[in-house]
Amino acid sequence: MIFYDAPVSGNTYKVRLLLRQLAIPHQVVRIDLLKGEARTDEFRRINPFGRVPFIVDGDFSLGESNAILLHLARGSRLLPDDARLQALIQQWMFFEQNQLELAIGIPLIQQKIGGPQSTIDYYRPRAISGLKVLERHLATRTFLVGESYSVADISLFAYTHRAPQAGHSLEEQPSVREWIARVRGQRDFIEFE
Ligand SMILES: N[C@@H](CCC(=O)N[C@@H](CS)C(=O)NCC(=O)O)C(=O)O
Repeated sequence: MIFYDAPVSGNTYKVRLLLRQLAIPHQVVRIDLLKGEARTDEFRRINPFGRVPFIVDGDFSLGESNAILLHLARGSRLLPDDARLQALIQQWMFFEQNQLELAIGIPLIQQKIGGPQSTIDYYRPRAISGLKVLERHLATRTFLVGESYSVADISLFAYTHRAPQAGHSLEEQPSVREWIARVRGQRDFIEFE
């Protein structure tokens, strides 16, 4: 299996973490996003989305970080068989894409490259409301679903733990901070570079 990876991306970090924790053999192809390597005709012939992460396994290829996590985790300890637990895991992964990925990810990049404050301000209410939902949910739970670590935790961890660098201190989210520490304590955990 080939994994198209870019170290700067939180979405690719999700897949890097899962590949390590499930010890799935793979080959890495690094894409330099800052040089525009995801936008070349050559890359788009392999991956019509022109984005990473992306995997190619023989004649099967797949984009979207959360779809990749769900596919690769099938049958493993990170994705329970129970249909309702799976539905709840998917619920949180859809929430991540809708409420947190861009709302934290875009300001994160803007802070890094010194982008306009207006972009950061635009995403702020969405990020804050997403973090509040997460705090309320985690106040009475160890992990997002079923009291055990799953792909939902990997998915939401990637951008949530970078919230302070995107301008959200997490001071008002103690349960989120404790959950972040629990995710970091998982076997074969690796940091987002
Ligand atoms: N929703 C997608 C988003 C993928 C995405 O936007 N990837 C960014 C990096 S985080 C990318 O490849 N951008 C292409 C570019 O900047 O040229 C996912 O979860 O995988």
